[in-house]
Amino acid sequence: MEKTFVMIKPDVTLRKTRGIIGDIINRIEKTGLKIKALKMKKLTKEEAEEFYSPHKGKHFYETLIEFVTSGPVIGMIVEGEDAIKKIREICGATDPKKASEGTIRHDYGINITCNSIHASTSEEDFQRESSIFFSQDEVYDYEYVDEKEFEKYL
Ligand code: 3AN
Repeated sequence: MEKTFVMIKPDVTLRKTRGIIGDIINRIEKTGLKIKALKMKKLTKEEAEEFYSPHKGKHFYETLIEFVTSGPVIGMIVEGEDAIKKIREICGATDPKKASEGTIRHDYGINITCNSIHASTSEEDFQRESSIFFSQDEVYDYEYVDEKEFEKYL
């Protein structure tokens, strides 16, 4: 099963408009993929630099680091068939102005920096990004059960 790392960015967590975090998590759940880890965290500058290391030296790099450390973010590990592709599809294009209708970045993104969500582009990205957020014991392996399983907790 493929895993991907998803991060809800500070333009969502710091926004006065409520309900966006929940809607984004809901959209992720609706893909049918399984959330295996989830955490709110404020990245340090060093963590953000490691996270975005492939972009070091690009014209937007310093702005990106400043933005992503400006407030808490929410990291998730999501697993399932074609997880990387499925999540990137619901995110939409990097620039919210170019993102298709109905995608997260189209609906909530403000500009190309403040574009609401990050999702891994590759297995290599996933390894680097998820290791900044989670230790092995924070990633949960669990199976879905039939609803009747809960009747014993009366
Ligand atoms: P994506 O997040 O769609 O995979 P990347 O990996 O090319 O996009 O870029 C990582 C992040 O860097 C983007 N989410 C965006 O916030 C920022 N970024 C990318 N390209 C630009 C740009 N031309 N100007 C400003 N910020 C950018």
